[in-house]
Amino acid sequence: MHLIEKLKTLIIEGNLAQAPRATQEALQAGVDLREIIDQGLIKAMEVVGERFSSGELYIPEMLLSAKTMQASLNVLRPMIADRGIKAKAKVVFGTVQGDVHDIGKNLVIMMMQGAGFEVYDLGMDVPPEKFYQAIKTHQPDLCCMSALLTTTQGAMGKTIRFLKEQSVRQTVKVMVGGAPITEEFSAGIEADGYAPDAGSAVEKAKELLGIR
Ligand code: B12
Repeated sequence: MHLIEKLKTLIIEGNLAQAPRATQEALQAGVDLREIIDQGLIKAMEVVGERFSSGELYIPEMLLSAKTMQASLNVLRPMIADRGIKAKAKVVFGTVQGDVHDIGKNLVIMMMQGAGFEVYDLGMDVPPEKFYQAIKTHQPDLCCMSALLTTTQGAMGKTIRFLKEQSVRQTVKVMVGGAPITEEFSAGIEADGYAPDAGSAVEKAKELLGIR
């Protein structure tokens, strides 16, 4: 337990130099892989998400914690593949058509990965057809869209309409976000949910998918 606490603290602090080694130590000490992931990595990113949402942490610190978490996850990756540990949920994520802002999207993705989600990043300037193709291919639980421009937020509604036309809308939950997006806008385009930042995005996703 002590080793897990140490790892968790290193990730919260964004200690990129030491966290991978601490992950290795925990493994060598025989700590269960699932426990390292759930109680170390994921718990740490939960704390980081809460602190970011409450304004206690800023973007650079959050990015560093996310990077640190990913470095630790990389140490575990071969074992995860061996053990066939299943992701908590599958997500496809893109910045909508006409929009190339992807910093916020990438942050949300890192937090989702920290929470144990498997995320397919479609990149930016993603047309409705590409969201549709990704849903067909990956059969995700959740489809996430990001938009940073008032001129591109309309593309979210357009994408949802396209998913309806192609009869896949009912197969996924849709979550939207980005600076100009509001709860009202989200409801207006019939998305399932909205979150204002990367910390609360994970909480909202879990709520939508019924994950605890
Ligand atoms: C960086 C930036 C750029 C970079 C983008 C680089 C990149 N790789 O992303 C570049 C230089 C390319 C750029 C270009 C443009 N930009 Co710009 N840009 C910004 C800037 C400064 C920061 C955006 C950012 O990254 N914020 C930090 C991230 C972390 O925050 P975020 O994106 O909001 O994400 C958070 C939440 O919104 C949420 N979230 C985001 N996505 C999602 C998705 C889901 C599902 C959920 C749940 C949550 C969620 O979680 C994130 C983390 O907490 C903003 C101004 C600002 N200060 O916000 C302008 C801004 C967004 N840009 C603006 C404009 C106008 C443009 C241009 C049109 C400029 C021009 N005339 O060429 C072009 C458009 C290019 C295009 N077609 O997209 C305007 C938009 C105005 C508007 N309301 O429409 C802004 C607001 C600047 C301004 N004040 O005028 N831009």
